[in-house]
Order: sequence, then structure tokens, then C-alpha cells
Amino acid sequence: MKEKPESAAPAPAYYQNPLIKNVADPSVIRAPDGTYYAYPTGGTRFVAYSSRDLAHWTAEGVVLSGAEVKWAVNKFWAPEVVEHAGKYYMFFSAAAADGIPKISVAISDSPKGPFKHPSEKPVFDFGFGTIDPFVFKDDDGRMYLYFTKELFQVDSHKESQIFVAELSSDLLSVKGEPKQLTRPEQAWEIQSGNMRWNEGSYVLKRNGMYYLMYSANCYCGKRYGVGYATSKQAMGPFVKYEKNPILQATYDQVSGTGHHTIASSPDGKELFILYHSHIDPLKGGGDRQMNMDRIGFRPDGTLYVNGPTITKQPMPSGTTGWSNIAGEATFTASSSKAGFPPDNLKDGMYAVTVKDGSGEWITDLAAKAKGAWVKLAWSKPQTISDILLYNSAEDRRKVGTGQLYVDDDQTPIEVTFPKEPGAAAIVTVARKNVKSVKLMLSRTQAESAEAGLSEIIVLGK
Ligand code: FUB
Repeated sequence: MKEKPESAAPAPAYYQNPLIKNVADPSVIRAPDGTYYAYPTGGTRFVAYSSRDLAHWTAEGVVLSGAEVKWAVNKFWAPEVVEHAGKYYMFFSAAAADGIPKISVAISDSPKGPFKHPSEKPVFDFGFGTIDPFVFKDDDGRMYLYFTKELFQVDSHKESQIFVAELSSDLLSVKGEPKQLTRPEQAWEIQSGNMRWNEGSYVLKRNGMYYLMYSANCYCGKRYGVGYATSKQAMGPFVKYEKNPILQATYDQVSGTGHHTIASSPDGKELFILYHSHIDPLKGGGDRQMNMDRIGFRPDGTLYVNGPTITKQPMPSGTTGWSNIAGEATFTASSSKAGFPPDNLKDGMYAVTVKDGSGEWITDLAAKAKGAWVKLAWSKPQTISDILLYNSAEDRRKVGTGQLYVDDDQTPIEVTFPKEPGAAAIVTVARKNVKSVKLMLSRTQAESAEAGLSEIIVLGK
């Protein structure tokens, strides 16, 4: 008889996008007590949302009212909160009656506000329209303000560009002139015609490399997406990743994925990108919602996003009793195409829209003698709840059906792979003392000879 997992850990929960409706441009911080706070655009004031797990959010009410910002009348956009010297600084942009947005700052003792605006005019005025502030604190304590110079005429088109300036220690002024860092120039960034954008910056530092992430194209359209550029210095020069974008909608159910932030899972083991997309993917426009997907680094240091997803995904690591134990298993397979070994199924990348087969296990169903299979074996018995089988991102290699064998079971669990983009086949095993699982592939969705999978996640403990 099959044993059930111990009752101490309930069956794993999943999250599914979208997470918050009617918000855009999310920024997220984690307070010292472990609570996450999200601050998005959404009207003529700013509301904070709180969460313990990044997936479930509760509205905390208005933390900065429009009335508090006496000089501004509209364009209350893109709040970005940073903790500094025991206080919380909310950077944002807004516009006075002239309609030209400017960046300003409001200050609070708590991430839950209320934030107070310190002056009768915008704190920053560079002499041109500015939006989308982002503050990066470097290892040496220096603080930098990244922002967007609003659309302006360049030759026969209009474009926005990303700038940076070093902040003074009170965060209320900058040192020296801002420096221009990026402009829309890659082919994917000029899909909105004669209006071109680089905006919504976010900076990550890893192994001494600065990753300047940003969004391009009109926020109102389907092709709004995220790319990045790298530099060895916070103030550049930055070089754009040649395979940008790393997040963009390429299928019907999603549109306008961009203006993001990055957050770590509660246990610090996983990184997530939180971004907005259109509520109605056919209509686009300004009605947006917040989503979240996993993000990671390849061994060569390049960034990837496991998204955009619209189906159930495992909760962030450290939020349930279950974690992915696939990494501790040895993977073997019936056969593998050169360069696409079964170890790719535990590399963290479960591509949704990447179309070059990178990071996948690829096998040949036509050449199978005793069937095409992949097997995971552990050196010690495991308690396993669910197994998530992520299909190939390549339509012609997508698996249609298979059978999953647990240990030496004679009767397999029949598996049918879902058709939604990026969806995993979620197989409930609910067993203790498991030493191996083996997936036999029956057929591909396109009845093609070559089959592929991009990732296998095993939720165990
Ligand atoms: O939400 C208002 C504006 O749309 C933001 O400032 C831009 O980044 C774009 O998302």
C-alpha cells in the first residue's frame, strides 16, 4: 500500500499569476521582521501591500497621500522604497500643473508609512522630465540614483534614456551631473515605432558585476519587456546583453511584461522578478497587474527568467515544508542529444519562451529500443509529494504523454502534459522512502521524433 507523507507537512501549495490586480511598476523591500512590502503605481497616491511569502499580498492602506505632495497634481508613478540609516525613503515621480514629471522623496520611520514629503517642490530637478527612480546601495556604502529622462526629441523620433547620479549621504541631493547610461537601440527595443523607451531601471550586483535591468517599448503595448546591460562600475559604461530581452510576452495570454523589481525568497535560496503585465492582454493600455517568476544566473553569468508564467508554480523556497530535492538526485537517461544531457533538467532553467533548446534534455524517440526515459535516483530514501515536469520550450519537441514509475512499481502514473505555455505537468506521488522515479516518454505533441524537457522539480523533504 502507498504511504502518505507525514502529516506535519501539508501538501505543497502553489502560486499562480497575477498576484495583485490594478497595480503597476512594483518595488519590493523586506523589513527586518521578514515581512515583504510592495509599493506599486496605482492612482494619485501610493498604497503599500504586505506579504510573508511573496505570493499572498494584503493591502496596508495609503502610505503616501497625494495631498502630502503639495506641488504635484498627477503622474504619481513608480514608488521605490529604500531603508537608510533607520529611516525609509520613498522615491517616486509626479507632475505639477505643467505635466512635466519630476523625481521626489518622502520619508517615514516605518515601511508602513506614513511617508512625509520634506519640501514644497520636487526634491530633484535636473531641468528635464524624469521618472522611474531606483536607488542602489553599493558594498562601499555609496548610494546611486538611477532614473529615466522622459521622452524627448532625438533626430526624427522621441526616446527616453536611463541616467545615473551618485546620491549625497542624506539621499536628498546628487553629487555632480547625472550621466547617461542607456538608450533604446537594440532591435527589440524599437518595436513601438517613433516613440522609444528605456525605463524602469533596477540594479543587481553579483561577483563584482553590475546588472542594470530595464524595460523597453511602450508600457501600453504587448512588446513591453525587460532586458539588461552589465558593467564593472556602478556608473558604467554599460554593455547590453546581446540576447535581450530576457522577459517579454510571446504568446497570446500575456502582454506588456515589464517595469520590475527583484526579491529573494525568505530563505535566500531563490531570486524572483516581480513585474507588471496587462490585465487584458488583447487590450493592453494602462490597466496592469503584478506577477512573479523565478530568475537566475547561468554558469557564464548571464541572466534568465523562467517566465512569463500563467500556471501554477511552486511557492518560494522557505515558505512551505517542501523544497526541490531534484538537485540531490543523479539523473540518467536512455539517450541524449549531444550537448543536451539530463543534468540540464536540474539547472534551474525552465524556459517558457527560449527557443534555442538551451538548458533542455533532448532525446530521440525514433531511435528508442527499450523506450525513451529519464531517471532520478537518490542515495537515501526521500519523502516526495509532487513532481513537476516542465516541457520543452520548443513546440516541435514538446512531450505529449508519458508514464511515471516510482521505485520498482509495476503500475505507472499516467502523465499528460498540459498545453498552456510554461505549464508543468504536476504529478502527485505522496510517498515516503522513495529512492528513484523514472519517466518514460510515450509521444510528443507534434508526433515528432525528437522530444525535450526543460526541468524536473521534485517537492520533497
Ligand atoms: O506606470 C506609469 C509609467 O508606466 C511608469 O513610470 C513607466 O515605467 C511605465 O510602467
